[in-house]
Amino acid sequence: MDASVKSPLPPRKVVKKRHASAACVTLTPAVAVAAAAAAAAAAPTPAVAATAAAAGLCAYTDANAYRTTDAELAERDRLSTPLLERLRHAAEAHRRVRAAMRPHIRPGVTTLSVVERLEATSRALLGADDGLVGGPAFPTGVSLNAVAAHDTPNPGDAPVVLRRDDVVKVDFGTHVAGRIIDSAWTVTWSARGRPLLAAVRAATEAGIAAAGIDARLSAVGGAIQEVMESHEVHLRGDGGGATRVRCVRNLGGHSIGPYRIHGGKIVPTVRGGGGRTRMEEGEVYAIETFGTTGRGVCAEVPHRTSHYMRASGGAAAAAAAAAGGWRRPKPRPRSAAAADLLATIDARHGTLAFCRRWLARAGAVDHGAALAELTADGTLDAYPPLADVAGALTAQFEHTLVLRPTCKEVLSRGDDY
Ligand code: HZT
Ligand code: MN
Ligand code: MN
Repeated sequence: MDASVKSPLPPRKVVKKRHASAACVTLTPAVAVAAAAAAAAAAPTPAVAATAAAAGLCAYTDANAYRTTDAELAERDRLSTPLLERLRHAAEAHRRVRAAMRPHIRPGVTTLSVVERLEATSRALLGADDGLVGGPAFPTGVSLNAVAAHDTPNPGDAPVVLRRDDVVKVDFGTHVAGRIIDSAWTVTWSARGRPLLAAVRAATEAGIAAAGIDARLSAVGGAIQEVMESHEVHLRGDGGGATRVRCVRNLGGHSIGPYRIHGGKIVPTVRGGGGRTRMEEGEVYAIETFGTTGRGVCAEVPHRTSHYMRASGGAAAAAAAAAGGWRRPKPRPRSAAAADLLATIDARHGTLAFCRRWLARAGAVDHGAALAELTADGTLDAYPPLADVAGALTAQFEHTLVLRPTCKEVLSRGDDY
């Protein structure tokens, strides 16, 4: 099935919401709306500019202003719509999944029930029977408090129940035919986490504002840090104990490729990162920032890795590719169990990330030794949970955008964040 031909999404009931206009319910209206909104971004009267912004479209500014008017660029933009349709379809599913999840994410529920319900909703919308056609693009992160990223329950874990004062990062991906949307937000129910959330949300918006064709990645990082570190939080209930919010400096955004969550470029969240590398036309980026009341550095939490992904080939393969050749990787000696598990992973996930729960639901219940073998021999990379120091609170906001020739489109923008 070609997932781009006709969207399986049911029509939305509420049409007054901001994003109803950008919905990919059928492809023709979505494209027409996007085209109208793009025109609005190019010739912004206040009213049409507001429509464009609500659809996640932002005009380029400064040195990039010509891009919003040039006719050739507009033509190039039009030609890339098949790709964009898949991204928009995945983005609409992301909005619907998170809207459906919001009432369920509350104190008293387990993290397992959150991720299972979320992933079931994503599969129902995007590709119930084939994970490579559409559905979750990577495991659903539900990371609490000092843990910033890459936590999801493993089979057999003791239940973790959400509490009122938890600071919960919900990070999930959707994809349609390999076109990935990666977006995350943070929830909390007590007042103590609120100012931290506001800081991180503003910092992510600053990163989105600074992104653009030819923008230096280091400049995007600088814009993020500037806003994040202008915020203070009060950790004591009496309003005292002011602490400056810090960026988690070893986490950040990234480019995204087809079936590849990490497309090769990293978007720093502090100045000085990223060297002289620039963003380029046509690229898709996840812009994500993490704020913390802790040290600003996250370390891998040992012994409870849940996220894994096929290794991209390692240093030797990268060097071979740079020299102009691809060489078939040397076949590695493997146990039968490891070869079997790898066949399952290749068939169901390809180069998409997966987790141990997903291996168990594929029937590979007893996968521990084979998974360890494939990780030890470099076939798979492990992505353990990443945490700041004990007692720290961390928050995250993340959006996926595409650098179209004539405007940047914040694909995952919704009326929630
Ligand atoms: C890796 C493994 C996964 C990519 C970012 C991220 C969640 O921290 C270059 C920059 C899922 C995602 C990823 F299973 N990571 N976004 N959303 N995690 S990352 C990274 O490893 S690679 C950042
Ligand atoms: Mn993410
Ligand atoms: Mn990301």
